[in-house]
Amino acid sequence: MIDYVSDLEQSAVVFDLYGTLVDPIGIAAEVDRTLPGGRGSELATLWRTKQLEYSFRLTVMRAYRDFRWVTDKALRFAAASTGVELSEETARHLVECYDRLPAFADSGPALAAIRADGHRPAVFSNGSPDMVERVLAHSGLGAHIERRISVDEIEEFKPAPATYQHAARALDMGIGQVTLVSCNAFDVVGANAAGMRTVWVNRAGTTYDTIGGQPDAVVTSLAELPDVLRAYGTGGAIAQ
Ligand code: LAC
Repeated sequence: MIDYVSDLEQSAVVFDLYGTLVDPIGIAAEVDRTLPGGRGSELATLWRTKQLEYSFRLTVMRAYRDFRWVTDKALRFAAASTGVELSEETARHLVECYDRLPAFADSGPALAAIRADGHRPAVFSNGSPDMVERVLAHSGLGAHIERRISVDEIEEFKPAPATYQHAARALDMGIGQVTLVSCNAFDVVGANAAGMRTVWVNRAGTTYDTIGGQPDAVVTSLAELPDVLRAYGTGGAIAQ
């Protein structure tokens, strides 16, 4: 029999933000409204890929810049490589759109359900604190989120081990008491390697990484998360 209340006190659930709670590719429609050529989806995908690549590289280079800077530089790369001319004003506008990314339809209901179960969900993101705050406020998800933890506080990006250690410290938990919920396989692999429990949200039916440990649980929608967490025994593996 699981003592769910004491289990809750000794554990924390943290959510990745971009790609997990809010959709970076949701910006494609705004790209199409703003730029000619109808290549919003291609540009948005390249923008996101380059944004992550730059964040990884800056961490390896020990040359941290915050996520808004990275997002701006990645946009400029994506535009140049898709042959789209970008004025300063348009670049600024599109980077600001990152503060208004749409929530995935399952995000709000899942956060509300796990809060009703007694969890106090946190967000743990590569986003700089102002980006995290704004997108949570705009999407309405902020009402469900107790803590916002940004890698900016230690100036390294996920999946550096120090970022996961920082999140656990910020929550006053041991790393093994924290469960990361993320759509981003690189994030799940990083958290797992650092000692967190992990839930991989595979909405798109993609292939899991071939490096690193397996997630403790895999869901295809955040709607499955409350049941997964309810089945989560004290100290045991997450039920699949
Ligand atoms: C984040 C990126 C990794 O929110 O999606 O941390």
